Amino acid sequence: MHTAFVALGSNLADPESKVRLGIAALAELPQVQLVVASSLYRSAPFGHADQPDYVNAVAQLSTGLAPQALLAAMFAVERRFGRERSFRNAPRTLDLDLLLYGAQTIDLPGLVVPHPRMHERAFVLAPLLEIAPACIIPGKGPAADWLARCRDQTLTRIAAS
Ligand code: PH2
Ligand code: MG
Ligand code: MG
Repeated sequence: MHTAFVALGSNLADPESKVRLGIAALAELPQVQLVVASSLYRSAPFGHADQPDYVNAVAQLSTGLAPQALLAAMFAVERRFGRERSFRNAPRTLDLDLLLYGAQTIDLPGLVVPHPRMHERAFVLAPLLEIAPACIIPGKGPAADWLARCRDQTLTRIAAS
């Protein structure tokens, strides 16, 4: 079994319930156990600014799936939630990003792990550190050091998952 961390994000149509249902959908995947999910956080949109605030969380999974198979299962969940891919950083009903897969680094077309932008995003780092305070990002170092550099990004804990 491998430990994987998945980031969840939603900013359309009741995003809080989308993230909760997204966590439940991950827990239901074959060969996947939900270990723990972070609280839910509200954050200003990062990147494309003209869109609603996001609700974000991070889930820790234990899985027998290989990284590509896990990613395919995650995309299937996104599609079930009605995700449409219009433009980069567009508003989304549910976004699932594979952040970490054990201590592996993976560089395949469509699958880069650690997620290449996770270390500069408070909406990923804060929930990740809530459930994995000692987390090391392979090739980058302690996640906590990166969160300390994101203090300008506003993030509010809104609820337990
Ligand atoms: N996801 C993005 C782009 N910008 N901003 C916030 N606050 N939260 C997100 O999940 C997010 C974002 C692309 O996936
Ligand atoms: Mg994303
Ligand atoms: Mg994504």
